[in-house]
Amino acid sequence: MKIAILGGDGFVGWPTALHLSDAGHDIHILDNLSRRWIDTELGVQSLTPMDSIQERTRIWHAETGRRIHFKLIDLARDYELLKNWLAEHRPDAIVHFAEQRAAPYSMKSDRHKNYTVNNNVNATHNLLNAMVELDLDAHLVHLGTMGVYGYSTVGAAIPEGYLPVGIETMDGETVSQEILYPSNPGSIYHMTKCLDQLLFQFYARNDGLRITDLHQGIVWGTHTEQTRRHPQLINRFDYDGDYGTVLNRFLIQAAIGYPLTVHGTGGQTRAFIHIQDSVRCIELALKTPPARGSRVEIFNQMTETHRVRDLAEMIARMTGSEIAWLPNPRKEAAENELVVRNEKFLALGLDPIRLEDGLLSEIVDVAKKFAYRIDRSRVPAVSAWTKEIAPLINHDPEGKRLKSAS
Ligand code: USQ
Repeated sequence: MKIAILGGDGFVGWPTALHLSDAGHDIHILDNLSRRWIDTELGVQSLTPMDSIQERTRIWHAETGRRIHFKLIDLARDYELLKNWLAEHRPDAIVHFAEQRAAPYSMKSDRHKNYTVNNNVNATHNLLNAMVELDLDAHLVHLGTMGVYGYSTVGAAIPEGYLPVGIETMDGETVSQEILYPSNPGSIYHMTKCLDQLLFQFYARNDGLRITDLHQGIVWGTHTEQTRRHPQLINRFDYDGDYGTVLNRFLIQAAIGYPLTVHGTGGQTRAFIHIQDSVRCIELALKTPPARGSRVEIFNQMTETHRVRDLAEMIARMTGSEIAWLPNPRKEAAENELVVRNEKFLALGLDPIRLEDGLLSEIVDVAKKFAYRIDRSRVPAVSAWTKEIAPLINHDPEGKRLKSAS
């Protein structure tokens, strides 16, 4: 298949491009390289040293003989460029990662909120609009998030996208319907993925676009089979307070002797998936497109759930790290239960990689190898969800630890 990977230079986009190229597909990355610009804005860098996208694709060609093409396009702003590219190439499938994906970054300031909404919603809408205009019947696979469901404890498992409901009619009878699970976003970033869902619902119904939305959990790990093949194919790895995600942050903190930064009681339960499984799921989704005219296909792309404090305690036991119990910069439930249905990927043959000590220590080793690249001052998470929370944030978890120890 000819596959366009929008956002193919990012944390999940890059290993997906390699995985699908390795499987024999003709891969075209479209990206505006915004993640690299945001690193510059924030004054941080990936833990792992990353080459330019052109250099990465050159190494992939040298290693495998396979070409991955790259085109610099800003989907949210360059509508005509995007449309022209799609008209010329007419891909069989499109994988859409091209969105600003960090919740803390989206909550940093009014400017960051505007940027995240404008970028994410326009990118998705420009793409759908162009597909209809060009009569392009490509299968669109979008990277959504588990966060669209929210984290309130309801005592029921979260279904894969749709909730059966009974509605009482005016005659007193009950009719049943399946509706999109009620959106309950916890950040501006998560809200944009909820808005995406409505755009998909409309375009699938109105124009018959074939769309799969993957509600992914928190990704952990860094390597996939293909990124291991050459040091310059390495994936990015974020550790900073805005882009680093919880489990990868704890592993890096353990590697550099930084106290593990648990927000609040650590009672937040979240869904997780290893990066290798993430790219496998995308391949599985591409193999099973919905029929034209059917509703949006939704998968929960996660393999296990964990409570944040359990993860911190497990890594502390494994590595001897201390835990810093910090005021939570986010407005979120202090404790929640989470049971998620994920039978659809399991039925398609996904054999999940489990969170085990072996794999976790492998990542601690990667972190130790590149520890010299870490700026400790960028580890604390300091983006506050509200003006009331801002003054409560601890900007120096290490200082606090030293004070309480003396
Ligand atoms: N947390 C800590 N300590 C930290 C960092 C985070 O306790 O040092 C807590 C947060 O308060 C939160 C939980 O860990 O309760 C998860 O935070 P996260 O930064 O790992 O994940 P999140 O902001 O939800 O976003 C990440 C990705 C996003 C993806 C989402 C999947 O950045 O792109 O959509 O995971 S999910 O969380 O399932 O919605």
